[in-house]
Amino acid sequence: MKRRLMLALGAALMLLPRLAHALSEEGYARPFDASVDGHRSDWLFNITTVMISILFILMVIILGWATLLHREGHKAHYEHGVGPKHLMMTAVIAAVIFFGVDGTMLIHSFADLQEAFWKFPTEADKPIEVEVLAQQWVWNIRQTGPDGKFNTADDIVTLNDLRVPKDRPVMIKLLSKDVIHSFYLPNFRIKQDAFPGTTTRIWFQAVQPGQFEIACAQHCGANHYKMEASITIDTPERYAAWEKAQVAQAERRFDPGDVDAHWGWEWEY
Ligand SMILES: [Cu+2]
Repeated sequence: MKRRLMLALGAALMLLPRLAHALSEEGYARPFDASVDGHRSDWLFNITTVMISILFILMVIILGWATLLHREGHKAHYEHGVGPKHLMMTAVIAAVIFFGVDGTMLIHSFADLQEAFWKFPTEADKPIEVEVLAQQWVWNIRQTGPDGKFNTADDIVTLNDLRVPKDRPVMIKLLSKDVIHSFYLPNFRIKQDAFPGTTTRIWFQAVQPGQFEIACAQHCGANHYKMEASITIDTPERYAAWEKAQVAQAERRFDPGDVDAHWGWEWEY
């Protein structure tokens, strides 16, 4: 028994440096936040982690204390635990956890949704409008071009490549061709399912240029892992130049007879 325990301890000690290395390679922290509202999600994540850690440590201390107290030689004392003192203590602990931890999460989640994540830009905010058509296993991405309308000759259509400028709201509407996918932008702290037959929407605003990852967060079939795309945040000048070049190409390529290529749809806010 003792030998087995020593072996297990030795193995754990040998694995620890590996684990620490792997964790630091991955980064303990959440992905870099490049968005206006991402800090809200981070705050909630961090405060929840802190509160749960405190509860965990408290539980371990109580368990340890009880184990030591009831070691060999301790005289057992039996009771049902339904007296007013016990009921009161249970109610107080439950209330502290329920209102303290769950209550904080609930109130902040609703506030975050109302003040940020569900406060969608209106037409007056002049958002960059994007349509995303998900399919097994790519993201088809469509932007309006200068005319502000979808399904016209100046639409910019890309595969797995979204480009938007910083400091401007980006409004995305999602649709799926086949199964349920989930459009996930970890660096902007947003995620939304894409369904066949109905559109969903999501929005964010970037604060700095860079290239980030788009992932599918819903297991959508054998090649789900291939649904990795890229989002590039440009300065307004670079974005304007990119848009101009893309529109020129799109207009040259436009074929009114190619019905399949015109999968875009009209928008209402
Ligand atoms: Cu997918």
